[in-house]
Amino acid sequence: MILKKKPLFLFFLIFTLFFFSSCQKAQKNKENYYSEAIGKKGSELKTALHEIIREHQKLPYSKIWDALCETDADPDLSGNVILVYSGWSVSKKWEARGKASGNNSYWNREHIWPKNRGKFETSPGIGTDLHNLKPEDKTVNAKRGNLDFDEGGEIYKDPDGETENRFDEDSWEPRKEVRGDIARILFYMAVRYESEDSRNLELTETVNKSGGTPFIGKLSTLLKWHEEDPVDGFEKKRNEKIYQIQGNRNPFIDHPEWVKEIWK
Ligand SMILES: [Ca+2]
Ligand SMILES: [Ca+2]
Ligand SMILES: [Ca+2]
Repeated sequence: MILKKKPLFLFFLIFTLFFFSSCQKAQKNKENYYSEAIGKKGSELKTALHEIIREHQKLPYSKIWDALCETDADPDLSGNVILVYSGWSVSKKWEARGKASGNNSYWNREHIWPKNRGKFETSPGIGTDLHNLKPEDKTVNAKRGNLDFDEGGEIYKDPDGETENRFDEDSWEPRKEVRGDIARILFYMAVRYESEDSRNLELTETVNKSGGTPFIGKLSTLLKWHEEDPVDGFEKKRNEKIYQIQGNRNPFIDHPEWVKEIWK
């Protein structure tokens, strides 16, 4: 009897060890998360960061609603989320979200790197990457559409109130408080999605690219916004939450100095 039990015990021991080691692999340890990138520059740094951040949990699009309620929660009002462009604090409740389809005051899921600027949809993966998703008022979101990011144009006035965003025929200028946040999201996307992925997203100096091209501008403006609006507490908290939910981090929130090592 004892002889029969031993292999079973060994099997469970090996299984348990294997299970815990694979769990650790799924989420890289925060302490040495960037060890392979330290000391690197330019394209070597970009490649190293890509390897570090590419493994993550691919969420279904339906899970994004609840995830955004955690990542973009209003620090002063726990029942609310902060909308990225308008800055409005609105209820997390389902009635305030996309369910009320005829209501232009509800919030929905904005892709900062638009779906059509890379031809991706909302199936798990690139289209549901939580780093790239933010809550926004339906009609503010629609006005931003697929525009590139740059400065200039007139203030966008939504039926729900004036915003501090500007737009013209080819670009969108977000309010000052989130310009750097948006730049760092786009830096993340350009590094996370490379040639081995379904889309290789890259930043460009040109605006008004036609739909379907995997480029977003304007790089020099994004670099300026990164300097003018440095990493803040809201972004840091959001990065931690996404790390918990999705298992990867935005390197440009953790190491803002790496932006100029990659894009000059
Ligand atoms: Ca609205
Ligand atoms: Ca900011
Ligand atoms: Ca890329």
